[in-house]
Amino acid sequence: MTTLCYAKKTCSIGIHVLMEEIGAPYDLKVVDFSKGEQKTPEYKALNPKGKVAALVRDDGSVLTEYAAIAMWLAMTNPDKKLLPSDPEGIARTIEAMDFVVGTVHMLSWRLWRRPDAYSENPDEHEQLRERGMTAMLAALDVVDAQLAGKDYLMGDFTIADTALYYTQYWAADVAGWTLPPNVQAHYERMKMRPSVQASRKLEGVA
Ligand SMILES: N[C@@H](CCC(=O)N[C@@H](CS)C(=O)NCC(=O)O)C(=O)O
Repeated sequence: MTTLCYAKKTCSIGIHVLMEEIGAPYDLKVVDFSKGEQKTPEYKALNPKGKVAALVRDDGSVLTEYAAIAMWLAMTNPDKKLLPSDPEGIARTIEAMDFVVGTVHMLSWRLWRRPDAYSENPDEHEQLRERGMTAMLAALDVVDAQLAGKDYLMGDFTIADTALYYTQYWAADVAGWTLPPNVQAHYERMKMRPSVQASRKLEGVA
């Protein structure tokens, strides 16, 4: 059975939502960051990057990276319509998802959340966090414009929305920032989805 290796309250919650959207049976393997389990030899044998999410598929092979996992899940479950089928729609979905994963998460949130990864000097951490917050809110403004007049990033729900969801959770519920209006409305819409409610319950997200 497919196993999702995840850590609570991390970007893997977006993949968790996708597993729930698909609705097929799957196993969950929690990677406890508080115990440093992502860096243990056992976990690194599975994912040498020492990160979540990682998806162990039926044949035992492991897939990593948010966009790759999301694309694979969407393409192997076409009846769930998690990805448009036309080239323009596919490209636009990847464009939106990559902006969230690459810019909102990796370039912005990480700076706010892990300034120690960028400077060993604690005196610089507050400035780095400030930069991360400014960059993340600016990136979410771009997303806000993309969402104008739409319920979801592509109009209909796609894998890109699950990526946006995990960053919304971080910005609103972990950092306590005010989201731009269309991003906030999208977040509320996401929280109404049974898949999101199920993943929040399983992960103990408030
Ligand atoms: N580019 C990766 C990023 C994965 C990532 O950074 N995951 C974080 C959680 S949000 C992680 O596992 N961090 C563990 C660590 O840095 O020790 C992806 O798209 O999946």
